[in-house]
Amino acid sequence: MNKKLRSTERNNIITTTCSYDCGGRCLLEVHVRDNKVIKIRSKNAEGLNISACPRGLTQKNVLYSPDRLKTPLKRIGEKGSNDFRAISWDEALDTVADKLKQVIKEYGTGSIYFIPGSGSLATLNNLGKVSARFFGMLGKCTTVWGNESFEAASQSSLATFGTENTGNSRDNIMYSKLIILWGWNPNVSRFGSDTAHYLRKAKKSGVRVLSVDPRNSQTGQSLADEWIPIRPGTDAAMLIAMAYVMIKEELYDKDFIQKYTYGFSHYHDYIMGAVDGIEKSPQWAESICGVPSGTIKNIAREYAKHKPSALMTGWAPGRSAYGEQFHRAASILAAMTGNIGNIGGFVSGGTNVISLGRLDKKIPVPEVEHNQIHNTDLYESLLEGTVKGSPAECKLLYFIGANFLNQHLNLNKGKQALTKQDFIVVHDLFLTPTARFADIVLPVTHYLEQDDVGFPWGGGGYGIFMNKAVEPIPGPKSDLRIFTELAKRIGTIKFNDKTDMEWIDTILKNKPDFPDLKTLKDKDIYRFKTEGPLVAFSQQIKDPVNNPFPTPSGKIEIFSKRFDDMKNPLIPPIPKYIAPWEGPDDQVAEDYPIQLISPHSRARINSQLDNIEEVKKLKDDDLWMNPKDAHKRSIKDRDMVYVFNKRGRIYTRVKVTEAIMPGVASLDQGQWYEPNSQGIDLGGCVNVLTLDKKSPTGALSSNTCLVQIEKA
Ligand SMILES: Nc1nc2c(c(=O)[nH]1)N[C@H]1C(S)=C(S)[C@@H](COP(=O)(O)OP(=O)(O)OC[C@H]3O[C@@H](n4cnc5c(=O)[nH]c(N)nc54)[C@H](O)[C@@H]3O)O[C@H]1N2
Ligand SMILES: Nc1nc2c(c(=O)[nH]1)N[C@H]1C(S)=C(S)[C@@H](COP(=O)(O)OP(=O)(O)OC[C@H]3O[C@@H](n4cnc5c(=O)[nH]c(N)nc54)[C@H](O)[C@@H]3O)O[C@H]1N2
Ligand SMILES: [Mo]
Repeated sequence: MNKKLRSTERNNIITTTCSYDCGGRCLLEVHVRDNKVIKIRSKNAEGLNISACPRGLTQKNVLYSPDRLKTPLKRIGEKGSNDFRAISWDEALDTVADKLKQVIKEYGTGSIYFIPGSGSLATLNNLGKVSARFFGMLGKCTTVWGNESFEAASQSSLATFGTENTGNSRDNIMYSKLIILWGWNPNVSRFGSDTAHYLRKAKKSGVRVLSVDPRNSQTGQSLADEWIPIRPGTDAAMLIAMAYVMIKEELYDKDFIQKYTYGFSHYHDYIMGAVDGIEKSPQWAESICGVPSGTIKNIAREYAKHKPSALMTGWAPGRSAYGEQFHRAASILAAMTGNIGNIGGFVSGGTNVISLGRLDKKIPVPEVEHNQIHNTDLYESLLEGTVKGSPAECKLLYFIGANFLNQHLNLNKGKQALTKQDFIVVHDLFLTPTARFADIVLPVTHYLEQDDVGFPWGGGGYGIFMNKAVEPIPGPKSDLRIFTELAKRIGTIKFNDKTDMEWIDTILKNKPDFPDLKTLKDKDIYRFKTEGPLVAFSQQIKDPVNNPFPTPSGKIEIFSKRFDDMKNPLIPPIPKYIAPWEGPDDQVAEDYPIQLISPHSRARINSQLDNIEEVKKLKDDDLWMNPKDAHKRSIKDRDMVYVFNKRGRIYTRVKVTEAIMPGVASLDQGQWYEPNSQGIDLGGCVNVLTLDKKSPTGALSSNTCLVQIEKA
């Protein structure tokens, strides 16, 4: 018997971790009796400061939710209606396999579009990898690119450092003298299960913490000494002005710049106005971002003078128009203050978490390139059969653990696009707003019903064997099993000849630094051997001659050769402030003057758990509005309002609060889309309002959105 499978008097106890896309991996202790999960507790992991969050602890309610799909469904009503008929697995799989074969024969594999979501990021049951394997074996299918989370951070890190792996382990926080949380709310969004612990500890020991955010976030309220409200999408201006102060006052680390970076003079010239005659001074920035110039000066001085310091950015400011400029400007400030490669410093970026480069060890994917279209070109393809005017028609649309018609942008357009499709397949646990548009819905198992392995984002220094807690409820199958059975019906591909355990064993053996299956399974938690805090780029800084940065110049590229080669003025080689569309200065603001942001919710993982009663008490799904903006519109706290723009209208409740700056409103993303017959969304789904436009290097711009608000 597995060492962990101890029995108490009546319960078996196993350990596991969630497979959600939240960045943490906590140790869950699951109590099981007669193949039923009785309760879930957070379990201490020796030597690690992690504890489970309320979302992980309510998984019993997901597993046994009355809404869980138990049988395959075939749509019999209108698309988007709830009119489905239960069908057998045989009928469902035959229908999907026949359709796949027919589309391949008549139109070719390029007409099959598959979109994996972030429903499961476990190692074996990883939706991206499992689906890439299946559709890759069929041939060259079509999928989307443009990471919804951190494309801007990723592109910025690749341009600046040549890698996405830029983060330090969280214990570094203990050595920082100043911590700047920039658009980052880790008490809610996690970014590693131990982040909140170290931030709290640093705070207790007297470290100064600042929060730069349009909202006084939960983390800001509990940890920050100072909240610096900033207009969404204008962060690059403030960061550039901080560089100006460091240059003017000779506060930056000249040796570091000279030794490790490339192209500073170009940035210097831009900042000093050598090219456009505009000095990027704090006064200049104040008029753009709304932060007083004195505050900008003070923060620049503090950051430059207190070494080591950690400027830690979230991904939300990058999820906006020209979001890559924000991440580039932040990375370069870390270079100007010499906070790269040192304990207690920090470089935010692609991963923003500890980076051990262990990201790729998922189910081995055959080397097939798919056609890739950008996420924001999908609607054109679905509606017009073209992408940027060239033919690109979808004949079979396949969603695997993606609540696309909720989490993607501009949903009323998305609804039209899905309505127009011939044939949609969805794998999910629930009948989500997206699944309601499917022709066939295939119910999947929950992670407590399968064996797997969990690693936190970026590797995280440990792994957890996910022991199957219970046999699946009757009905659902895992995604891997569904694809296996489809492959058998298609007949031409050898998709899967292994059991799950054999797969896990193979995957773990794949890389020498991984523990083997037995070692991993025997421990609650497996820690990779590390000495002291892990610091990204420490080798490059200690011995730059033998350890160049993987960039074209071998240095930190303040002037990016890769971006320069693109010859696109909207992707400049040095970071610049580019005024966003739908920013405060856009003409659109005359009709829609409020900037709307959509943070991630404490009560959900993206749209997941929105349908689970038991987590409702954690929710804060009111629209945050500043008293000034509310007063102007005769809106009072807890009034019902319409939030609208050209793209749509939602009905929701208001929270009038000083915790958001004037001119900005905030509504947590992830509430389920529920359009009524007049097209008004009663669900409060923020993506009814967002624009489906990408930032030049590919980020989704969900935080760039102008709206008007009126009392309902
Ligand atoms: N509880 C929970 N945790 C999660 C998730 C979840 O849904 N729920 N989702 C996970 C996923 S998939 C991801 S990608 C990450 C997301 O992680 P992030 O992108 O970092 O999280 P957000 O909550 O969107 O935003 C963080 C903060 O940025 C602020 N902000 C928004 N726009 C701007 C801006 O323009 N400038 C500045 N300075 N601040 C801004 C918001 O007010 C918020 O307080 O979180 C992960 N963790
Ligand atoms: N306005 C706005 N929109 C945003 C964001 C924002 O900040 N603002 N954030 C964006 C970000 S960062 C992200 S990552 C995306 C997330 O968007 P999605 O990837 O669509 O994530 P979820 O909403 O969590 O939907 C995942 C679905 O997978 C299902 N699921 C769970 N486990 C499994 C499984 O094992 N197999 C299968 N087949 N299904 C499973 C769940 O029930 C759920 O319906 O949203 C993006 N959308
Ligand atoms: Mo994300």
